[in-house]
Amino acid sequence: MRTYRIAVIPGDGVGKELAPEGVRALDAAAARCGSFRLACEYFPWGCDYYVEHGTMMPADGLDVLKAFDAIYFGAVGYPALVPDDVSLHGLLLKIRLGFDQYVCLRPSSLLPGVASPLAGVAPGDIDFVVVRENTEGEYAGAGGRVHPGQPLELALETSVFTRAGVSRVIRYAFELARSRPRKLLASVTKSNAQKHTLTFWDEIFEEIARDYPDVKTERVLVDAMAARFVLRPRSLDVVVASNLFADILTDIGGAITGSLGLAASANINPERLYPSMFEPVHGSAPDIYGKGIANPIAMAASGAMMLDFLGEKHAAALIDAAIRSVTAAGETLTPDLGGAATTTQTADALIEKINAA
Ligand code: GGG
Repeated sequence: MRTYRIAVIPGDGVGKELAPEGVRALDAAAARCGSFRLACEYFPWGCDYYVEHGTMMPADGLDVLKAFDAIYFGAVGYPALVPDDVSLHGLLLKIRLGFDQYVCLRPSSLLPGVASPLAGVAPGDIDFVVVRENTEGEYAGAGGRVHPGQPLELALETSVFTRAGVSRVIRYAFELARSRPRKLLASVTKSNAQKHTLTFWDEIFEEIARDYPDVKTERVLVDAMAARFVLRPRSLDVVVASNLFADILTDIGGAITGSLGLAASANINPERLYPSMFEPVHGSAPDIYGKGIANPIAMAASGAMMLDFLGEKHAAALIDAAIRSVTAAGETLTPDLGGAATTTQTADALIEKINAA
């Protein structure tokens, strides 16, 4: 039987509650398929680890992770213990950049039984994927402070856009758009204002578009796209954007599809030179941590993306079908979806559906 080695990093806050529930759903799908198993190893890296060791993960953490087939990640950030920039750069971004996970896939689709806050929108009306550039742009970490503590103090944060980095993620987005029935691709920038980096992005987008005459393209400014996510989500199919813009837009994607607690993501190294990492879009939610009410669906859906990436399409489909079945039934939903179920009760409901499939 095929065994996949999975590094599980629950991280912080609700990530610690959700990761084990996600693993239960993954194990149920593997058992139902019967053709593979998951060997999950847990790593206690995150803000608690930082308090003990002064670092979010060990110095050889990437070497340790390299031996795994994939990484299943919960959430990062617990500002009461560690400043958010230290935790994000010290763990999540270290893995994304260190393993060249340059594509972040963030699908948004409205599930059956889930009410969108938008009027007149039904399941099927929202079904798009955001392709986020995941290793450079506004998150490159290039910059610094000058004259610290002086009246002259200055802070610089430099966006980094390389031809290779922009080309590869745009090409990935074109391939994805080509594989979908509607073949639409929108590129999002703010190139009227950011006249060096994002005009560069636009030029590369137009160059690559010539190789994909079958894909219908458009260029949209990020402010207009934010409004369009709310006003005309049906018009979207594949959206490609830089690191920061795509992060912001996908929170809107979560909101219009009913809850950020449903939104999954995959940080991918398409060449498979390194393990890819799968995590919910939401963060550590310190406000609800410890209450046992965080929604496990985004974690489970991220696990389905992981199984799909590993080639276990049937197991991935089992989890996705179980999610749709649980939301459609509407009986076991966490408070973010208007229900009163706990994290564990919702995960149990998913597993029941997987076992019964
Ligand atoms: N599971 C996702 C997570 O922990 N997110 C925290 C966060 O702020 N991430 C920023 C990002 O994805 O760029």
